[in-house]
Amino acid sequence: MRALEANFDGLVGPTHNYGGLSYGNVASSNNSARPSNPKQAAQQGLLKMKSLHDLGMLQGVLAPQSRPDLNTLRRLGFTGSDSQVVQKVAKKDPALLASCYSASSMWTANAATISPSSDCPDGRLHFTPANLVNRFHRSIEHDTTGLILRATFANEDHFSHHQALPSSDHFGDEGAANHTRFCQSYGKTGVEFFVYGQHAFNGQAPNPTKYPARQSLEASQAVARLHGLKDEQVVFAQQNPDVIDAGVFHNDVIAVGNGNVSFYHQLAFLNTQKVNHNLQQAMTNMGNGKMQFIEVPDDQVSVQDAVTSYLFNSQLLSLPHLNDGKMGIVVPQECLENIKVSAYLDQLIASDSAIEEILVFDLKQSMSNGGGPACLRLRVVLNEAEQAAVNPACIMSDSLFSGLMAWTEKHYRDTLSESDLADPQLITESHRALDELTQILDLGSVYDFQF
Ligand code: SUG
Repeated sequence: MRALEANFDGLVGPTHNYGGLSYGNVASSNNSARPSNPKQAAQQGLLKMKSLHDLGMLQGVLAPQSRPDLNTLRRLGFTGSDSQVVQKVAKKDPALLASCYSASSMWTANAATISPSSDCPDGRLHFTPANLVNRFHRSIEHDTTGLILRATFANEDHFSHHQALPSSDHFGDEGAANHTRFCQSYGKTGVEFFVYGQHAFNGQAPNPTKYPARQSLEASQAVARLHGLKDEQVVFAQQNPDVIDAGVFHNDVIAVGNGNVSFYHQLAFLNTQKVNHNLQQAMTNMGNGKMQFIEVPDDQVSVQDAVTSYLFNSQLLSLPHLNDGKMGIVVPQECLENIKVSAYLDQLIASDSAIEEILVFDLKQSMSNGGGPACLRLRVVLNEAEQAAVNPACIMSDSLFSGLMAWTEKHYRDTLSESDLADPQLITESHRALDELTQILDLGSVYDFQF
């Protein structure tokens, strides 16, 4: 059955702000406490979704989470009405309030790890929400993520939804940001590539010394087991700890793949030669053809340039108008503002690699928190029956785009500062917006507030 890759982007929630919450994510630290523009953030994301839809890609929308997370605040001992809870936290612990107000679920590459049905022995598509234990503000996402995924992919004959892994650093899991699937064509059994930052149980060196390694090998192994993947179709690889210490907090900041193409920085992995050998071996095991490795040399694009421009946080897309395995690359505009990266991209397009076309987007609001084009999307390979089983209200269309643009105009602020988070009015605004969204996206009750 014909299969294709859909991208489900996270809709940026109404409380998008710069909390400085992600140690090891350089942009998040550098922009801490700057005022944000939630409306612009949401609209920049919607414009990317609409453009890819216009190019004939199947584009989905994943709903944001309800913020502030009042349940978590109550669990932490804050009492009273919703506005009393928020006012008490604002006084006692503004950093906690920012965490519970974060719109970080917009980076849906971290929502879950997904294995397409053609990779799984039960013929269903498997989802494991990521526990995101490493950062507190993200560790409170996975329960609602699971509900939103179930509401979007609501058919047990086709979709198998797992629980997130146990919430401990031993099983630290950051989802699809550290997972890539390679294949000859989407409908064929492919190879699943899991990249981890540390061994959790035997503490085997080398580990990063400055910034945290968010993903453990043990978490990646557990996800592969849950999805029923065979040993011969799976490759595990360790990230180079030095690049984690240089600000590469997820592998998708330094590598991306699609089809049989692996596009990565020379210093991305601990032992690149072995990694590439294992990938090719697994492709051969599964009856797929040759991999195309596009390695970007450090003397052309340094790790620092990769981190600031987000060259590798791009989407490699098999655009419908391109033939013979050719792809487009979706990059943030920061790539064109960096002379070295821009020169590299020119050279890449002129070469005879599979990457043939560049698409550039202004995603500055998300980029300023360390989230580029690839962070904003969750890839879901779907065959025709599965496409028909997805909640149709979550699929991008001209009318959904104009509906969501109007919805952001109606409900979103165009500036939000740290001090605004204490404003009780923001709770009502956020609830009102999300209540209306559940109807637009036909989600049922995924949120726990009463409105
Ligand atoms: O987890 N930033 C996110 C960015 C996630 C990017 N995702 C991928 N690479 N796939 C993170 O660090 C910053 C929030 C703040 O500081 O307000 C934040 O959570």
